[in-house]
Amino acid sequence: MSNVENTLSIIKPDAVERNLDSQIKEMFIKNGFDIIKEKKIQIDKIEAEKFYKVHETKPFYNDLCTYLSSGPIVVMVLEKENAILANRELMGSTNPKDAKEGTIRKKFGLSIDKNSVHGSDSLENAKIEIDFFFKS
Ligand code: IDP
Ligand code: MG
Repeated sequence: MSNVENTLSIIKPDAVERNLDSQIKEMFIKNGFDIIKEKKIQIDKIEAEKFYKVHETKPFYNDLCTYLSSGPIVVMVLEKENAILANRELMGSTNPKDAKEGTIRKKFGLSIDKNSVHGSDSLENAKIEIDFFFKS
């Protein structure tokens, strides 16, 4: 049975700043994802705090929100069979040092915080995150 899902992907400021967005989008397409929505925006710190609210108790929360709002990002809705897990696999581990060969974070990530991409981690969060950026 097919299980086509949508997931939210963000190309983070470190990657947009290095003009890596086309290369990263190419990796999604090569791996069978359809980019069904896409926009380049910059969010403010308040919006970043709202987006990353699940991490509000973490020691890195403030820096993370400052970082995500520090420059333009590309937000996309990706569609594919089992897209949520498939995107997590293509992104690789949170820390690029631990990411496997062939993953986006291995290829482009600079550090645990500047790790080039975000991807939803569950069906529930994918819906919330897609609404956050694309609800009309
Ligand atoms: P994920 O992006 O792989 O889902 P999360 O644990 O959800 O990882 O963390 C969200 C983001 O917070 C990470 O992508 C990374 O940018 C940042 N982050 C996570 N852990 C650390 C840390 O220990 N130090 C600094 N930043 C971190
Ligand atoms: Mg996460």
